[in-house]
Amino acid sequence: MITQKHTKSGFSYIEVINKNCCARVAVQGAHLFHYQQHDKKPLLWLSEKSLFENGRAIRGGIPICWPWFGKHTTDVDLPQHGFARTSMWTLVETAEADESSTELLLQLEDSPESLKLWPYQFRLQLHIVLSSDLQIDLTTKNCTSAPFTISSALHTYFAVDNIDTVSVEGLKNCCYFDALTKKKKTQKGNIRIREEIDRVYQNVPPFLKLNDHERSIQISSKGSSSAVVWNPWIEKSATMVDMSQNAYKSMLCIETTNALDDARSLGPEDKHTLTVKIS
Ligand code: TA6
Repeated sequence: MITQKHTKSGFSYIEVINKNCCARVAVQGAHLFHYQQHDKKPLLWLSEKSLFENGRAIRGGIPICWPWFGKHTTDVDLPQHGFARTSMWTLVETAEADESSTELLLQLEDSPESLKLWPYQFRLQLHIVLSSDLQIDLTTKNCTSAPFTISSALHTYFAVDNIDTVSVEGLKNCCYFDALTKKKKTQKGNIRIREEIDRVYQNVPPFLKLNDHERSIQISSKGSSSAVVWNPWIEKSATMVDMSQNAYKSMLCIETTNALDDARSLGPEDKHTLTVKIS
């Protein structure tokens, strides 16, 4: 079942309920902010202080960072993580193959507003498959006669029981850029979170695993060789209006990206798809 809904403040979203799961996707940003299998805890973390305001990114779920990841490389006045996550997308197609799987296709194209921020014609599509697994495909098409380069992220906020008992497998021996120290380092062993962490890993294998107390979450990617691990911890959370004081204990971002060295250049009419499948 697919239903168009609104929050009390008028923020529109799409609700999906099928035999396997319940999910909610905001039209702004094509932002999946809830996914829960009927017999399990929510997979994605959503801040209780998320503002659900037009023009502001929802804090949690899977924000779409595009056409640049992080701060813009040359213009500090441009929005961090690009403009896709705060733009109004269009729901172009839905499919319910059977009662256990639902597909949504949302689309964003260049506009006079986007061309002021990023001078290229494009078509961006987000394909979401909601079943006992969650799959997200972000496809960029270059609709210009010149090449352009994108960096992007499926910026997934995972809900965790307790950040102190979490580990991330699969990044052992991967080089990473530590955004806190601005240094390049190499990952030793699995990742445990004991303080603020903000790392962009390169040459990342296609399978990562998040171990969270009673559950292990498989994160498989395509069209990506980089990943970001982020937790704001105590001090950074205190500077964020949409993060409660102890919220850092119940979330961890493991992001499937085309970031830093893994940015992608597309020629005229080229396409690139960034995929994450979470199970
Ligand atoms: O993906 C990690 C990161 O780039 C962090 O540096 C932090 O800024 C986070 O994204 C959240 O960014 P946002 O713009 O959503 O507050």
